[in-house]
Amino acid sequence: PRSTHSTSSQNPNHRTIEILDEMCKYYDQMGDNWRTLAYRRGISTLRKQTTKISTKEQAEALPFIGSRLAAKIEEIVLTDRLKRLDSTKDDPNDQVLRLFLGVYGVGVSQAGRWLQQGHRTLEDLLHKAKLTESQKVGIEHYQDFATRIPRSEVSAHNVYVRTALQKIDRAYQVHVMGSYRRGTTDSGDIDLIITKRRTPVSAMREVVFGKLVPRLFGEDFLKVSLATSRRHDDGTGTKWLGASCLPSSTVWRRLDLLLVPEEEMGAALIYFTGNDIFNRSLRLLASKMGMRLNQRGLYKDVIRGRNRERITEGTLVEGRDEKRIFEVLGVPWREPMERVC
Ligand code: DCP
Ligand code: MG
Ligand code: MN
Repeated sequence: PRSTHSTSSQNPNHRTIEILDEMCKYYDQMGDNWRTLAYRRGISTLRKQTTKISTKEQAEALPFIGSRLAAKIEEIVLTDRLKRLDSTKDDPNDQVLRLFLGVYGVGVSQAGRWLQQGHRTLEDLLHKAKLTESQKVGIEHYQDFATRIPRSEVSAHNVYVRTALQKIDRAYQVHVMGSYRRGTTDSGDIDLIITKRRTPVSAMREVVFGKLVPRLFGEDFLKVSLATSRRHDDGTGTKWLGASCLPSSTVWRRLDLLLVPEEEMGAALIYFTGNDIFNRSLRLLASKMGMRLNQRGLYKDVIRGRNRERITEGTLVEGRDEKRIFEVLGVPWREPMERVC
């Protein structure tokens, strides 16, 4: 299996990848999805090389590396740095923007507005800006949410939630998703899927949102619920987003709970295992086959118009079985650890 995240220093392109990774993170924070994707694909190509790529020509001959990225690779090899990256570190507005973008739930437009209004620090925001409750929490716990969560702690939050839930009803199951399921040594947040066999979401909602969540607030394990961010909102009331804290700790962690009915578990497992780029490539593949994949299922006979926009919803092919969805798509099974693009 391929490495899941940081490149080992034995990789001949280790230093190049390290700097490109930083550049990629910068574009990601700035909301430049197009460049972020281009960098991620290029980096992924470099990771697979067994020899050092030193020149523009060598780089450009590889898949997913265009002329501009190739020039940057050559620059890094020749100078051990990247001027474009250095310039982002010198620009004070850039730094403030990045600071604001680090607040949970804040996107490029909100961060830009604060900058425009003359705010420069988190203190400025707390005292002078008009904030939503979620933004206030995001600022007060800026450090907490910026700190990666060790694998063992993700697991402890899972056990805490599961134990409390199974005290209410032993038939409930809890799965840890996201980067944890892909085997990473730490995670940005804790993603949990909650499910119970032969049970509709409406019944799960009563138990989880009606009983479990209030109980966990009562125990001071849950600290706050946070407004649904666009990127997580599916508009169906199956999600709870907030923060939790272990009794043994003072650090608040971002926690996502998702209710999934049995019939949709396979598709949900795929979606919430990610990573996001892997998901995107599966969805694209489905769409090329005249099908559609989302977090509920794989659908066929989807009719699309000129610009690939959907005209019909299609009929469900598979939702419950993760392996079967891979089969129908003709994609060889990939362990969660291998689902990194
Ligand atoms: N996801 C996606 N597209 C998005 C957001 C999420 O496909 N725009 C899917 C894939 C992710 C999963 O949801 O793996 C969980 O989302 P997270 O944002 O929690 O991402 P990860 O768990 O992968 O990483 P992290 O450790 O940063 O939380
Ligand atoms: Mg996550
Ligand atoms: Mn998440």
